[in-house]
Amino acid sequence: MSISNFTLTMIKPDAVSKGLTGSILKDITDAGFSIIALKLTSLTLTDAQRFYSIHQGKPFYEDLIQFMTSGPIVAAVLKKENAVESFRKLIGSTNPDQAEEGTLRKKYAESTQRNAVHGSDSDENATIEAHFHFADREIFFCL
Ligand code: DGI
Repeated sequence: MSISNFTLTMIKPDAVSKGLTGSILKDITDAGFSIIALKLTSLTLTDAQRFYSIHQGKPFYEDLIQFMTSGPIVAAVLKKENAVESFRKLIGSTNPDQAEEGTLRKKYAESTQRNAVHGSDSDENATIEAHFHFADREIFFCL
């Protein structure tokens, strides 16, 4: 099975509203990722329900949807060898209290819900999520 060389990230409303976008993007590029698509955007209720449909019915689902639609986000496609696994390592555990020192969530997250950064969890989802946010003409694999 081939491993994709890209992943999808969102800088979540907590981090964008605190002005952390620049610092987080710098940490991402310092870690060797190339930004091959980028936008400041937001999720409608329908968008968020679709993006997080796998979590429907879980106790945190409604709060997650409310939070993810509460303000602007930054969406980006990131390129690096073994991008999905490498980026999951960079962002750290879902719960920032359990995240390793130096990870993005350790540095920037407030809580399990307000955890600053999203990263795709599989190559299949990276493809789905990249096309959720970007048209083909907005993703520059040549970079
Ligand atoms: O891939 P992750 O973002 O690390 O985690 P996930 O795909 O399991 O869950 C998606 C998001 O849902 C996560 O970033 C924050 C939220 N979430 C997951 N588990 C919990 C949660 N929120 C709360 N409040 N409590 C949870 O147990």
